[in-house]
Amino acid sequence: MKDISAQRPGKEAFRADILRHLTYTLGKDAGHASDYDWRMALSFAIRDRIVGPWFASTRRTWAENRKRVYYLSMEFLIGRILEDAAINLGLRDLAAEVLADLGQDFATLAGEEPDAALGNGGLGRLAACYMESMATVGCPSYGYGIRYEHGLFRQRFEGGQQVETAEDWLKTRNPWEFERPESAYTIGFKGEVAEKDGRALWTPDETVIASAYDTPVVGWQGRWANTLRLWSAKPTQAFDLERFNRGDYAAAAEPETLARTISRVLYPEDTTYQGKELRLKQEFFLTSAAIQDILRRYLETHTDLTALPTHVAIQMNDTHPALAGPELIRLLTDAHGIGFEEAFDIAQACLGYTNHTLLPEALERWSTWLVGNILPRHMQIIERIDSLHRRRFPNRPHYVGIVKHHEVRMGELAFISAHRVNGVSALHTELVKERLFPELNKLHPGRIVNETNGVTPRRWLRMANPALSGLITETIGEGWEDHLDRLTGLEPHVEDKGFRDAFAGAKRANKVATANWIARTTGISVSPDALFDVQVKRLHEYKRQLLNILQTVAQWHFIRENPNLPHVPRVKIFGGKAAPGYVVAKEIIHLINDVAAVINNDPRTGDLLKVVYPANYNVSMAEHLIPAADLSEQISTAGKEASGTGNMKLSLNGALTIGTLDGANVEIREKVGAENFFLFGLTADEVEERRKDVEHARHAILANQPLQDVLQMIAEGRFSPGQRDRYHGIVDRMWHHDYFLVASDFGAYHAEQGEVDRSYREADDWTRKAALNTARMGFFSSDRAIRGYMEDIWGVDSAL
Ligand code: F58
Repeated sequence: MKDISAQRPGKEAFRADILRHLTYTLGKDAGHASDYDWRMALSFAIRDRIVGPWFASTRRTWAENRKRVYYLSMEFLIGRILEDAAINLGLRDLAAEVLADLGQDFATLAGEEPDAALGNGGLGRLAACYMESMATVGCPSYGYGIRYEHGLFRQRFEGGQQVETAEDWLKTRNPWEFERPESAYTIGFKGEVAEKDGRALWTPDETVIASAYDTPVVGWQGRWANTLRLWSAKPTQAFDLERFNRGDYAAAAEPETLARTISRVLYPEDTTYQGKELRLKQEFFLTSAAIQDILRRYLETHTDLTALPTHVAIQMNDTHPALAGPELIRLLTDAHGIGFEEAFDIAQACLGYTNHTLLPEALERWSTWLVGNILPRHMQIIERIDSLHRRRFPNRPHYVGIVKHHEVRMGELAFISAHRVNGVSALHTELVKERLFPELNKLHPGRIVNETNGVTPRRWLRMANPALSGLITETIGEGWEDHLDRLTGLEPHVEDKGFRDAFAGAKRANKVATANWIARTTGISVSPDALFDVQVKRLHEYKRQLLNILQTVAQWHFIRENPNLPHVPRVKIFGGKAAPGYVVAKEIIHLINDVAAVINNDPRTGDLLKVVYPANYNVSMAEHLIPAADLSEQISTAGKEASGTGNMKLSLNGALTIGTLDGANVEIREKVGAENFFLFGLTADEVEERRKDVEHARHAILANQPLQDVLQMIAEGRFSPGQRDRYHGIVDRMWHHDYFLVASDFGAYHAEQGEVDRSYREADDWTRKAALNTARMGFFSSDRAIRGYMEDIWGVDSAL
């Protein structure tokens, strides 16, 4: 291991770097520079320090002819880069010191950076954590994605309702990327397929250029750096000057507008799939650019394409880049003259597919008509893959296959094209085997493997929670950031009262900071002595924010009815966006805000209960809220949450979980100990069983008086005085539909929240449990997850 302190610049040198960038890159005099100018100068000075390790890593990979991993993802939910890069390079404190001398504040400048929000939620954030971990463990790799001009929309509340506005992260200069105009590929759509010299010849009739922008991703201590290559769409045709000169200005710009549309905006749907043409074009745009780039790089130093799998591993992050198989096969056959079956085998040996969902409405299916129209050659190849597979597995049941009922099923395509398919938690992987691909699993035993998700401890503990990080380093020494298992070294100290007090002190400091932040952003004042109860994630029925808010109302009612009991004060914190077209999720947001307005203004409950819902939850907000949480809400209907990763971040930061046996909750509970986890609710099998009772909702409601009272209050308009029937839809669905079993789990959840209160009263014992959560969460580092992929799927060795 190289010592990076040797490469770390001295104070004077770093100061000179910042001032040089301010002067020569920004063209600003220190006396007149704005926060923006200072942030840019600082970012460029830090970026300069990434370039060394980045070049060194790339040179090593070439020189040692190493196998590379290509991580294809439609989403990378990165957040801010400045502080994360500074911490990984060991420059955070030096930068703060130098800036202070220059009259600037590091945190203010870092906070000025817009989030790179090129993703919706868990799937996109996982890709970002994995990029950072691949750099940390020295896995030579490239991330491939789209450089969306507009990332995930901004959320505001108007009268408690979600309103979306466009996000604009590129309005100001992005100091982290390098434009690569020389790395550009033509991407075709539509057109005809003919035959020439025994090979298929596809002549697209629409083309755009995919042009690369590279962002270096530096790992812990700057030991290795990889590239995140994002593609931007540009027009193929030059600007039509003749039309412009004729005065036809709009028409002259039309091809440009059309081409750029492809990388204009991130689709904000998180769990529903819509068969939109533009989305298919985006998926092919990313995939084709990536595959062309991969082959171009390979052929720079190799000639034998049959050896491709020895040097190249391609991971498909869900089915969104599942055209990678057909596109690779197309280039191997049509451009390089390899036979179809051999091309298929090469592609399969390169490809891996990660599944992130079992929800039927989220599984991608494209109409064969649309695929045939947009990608005629790929449609032919997909059909050939399907018949090859049928031929090779003659006992394949007739209902199994890629093309069914005039639709291309992307899950089956990805499964059949890949040599490994993985789920993202132990439970999820079992359900992928049993419920999603039972027949394919029988035909290909051993192909489905589990890689439980992880999160990067650098961003989610070291950076987000300096108070706790400092205590950890004081207690077990340095080096836990890239050996997270070492957190078990905290366990013996948990029995020490001094350590527990320090642990509680760090939590308390984070809560004070968050209380101040809440007051500033929402105007609501909350007490840092209250229990901070946090549910932050995308809004979805299966995640059951509704269960949480209904129980909140029940608790409010209970406090009002029993004013003389000693209640534990709570702050209910919600955060999350709903897909713009997801009407039910938006109703739930409205309800939470309406309930908040009533509860927060009730003098009878006062500080005993508050509900806060800061708008526009994103990576940066997560970094504020997670370190301040006492309780982590992971309450999805069992069998629906593939893994969850917020659950890991919260527990790692010393929050106790109240949760169902779903996704990675199961493994978290095993690791932290059942006695340090608040479990409730039906299991995945019980959920299936329960649904057989068509009146499960009515029965559950009639058996639970508090829930009946809550539904009654909502139905009567207690929280929507101006419009009594506002929530009739919600109440009606609760009685008659309730697909996600809110009613059936309500009683157990309500009771378990009582247990939470009782535990929280035993403050020191609560701290012991919280500290044990932190101490035992080492397994959930994304470094461990990445090593699992390297070993089980990619067959790649660390270069470090
Ligand atoms: C999430 N999926 C899972 N999809 O819901 C979560 O349990 C898991 O922890 C996480 O992946 C990482 O494995 C998810 O975030 C999306 O956002 C897609 C966006 C594009 C359309 C389909 C859903």
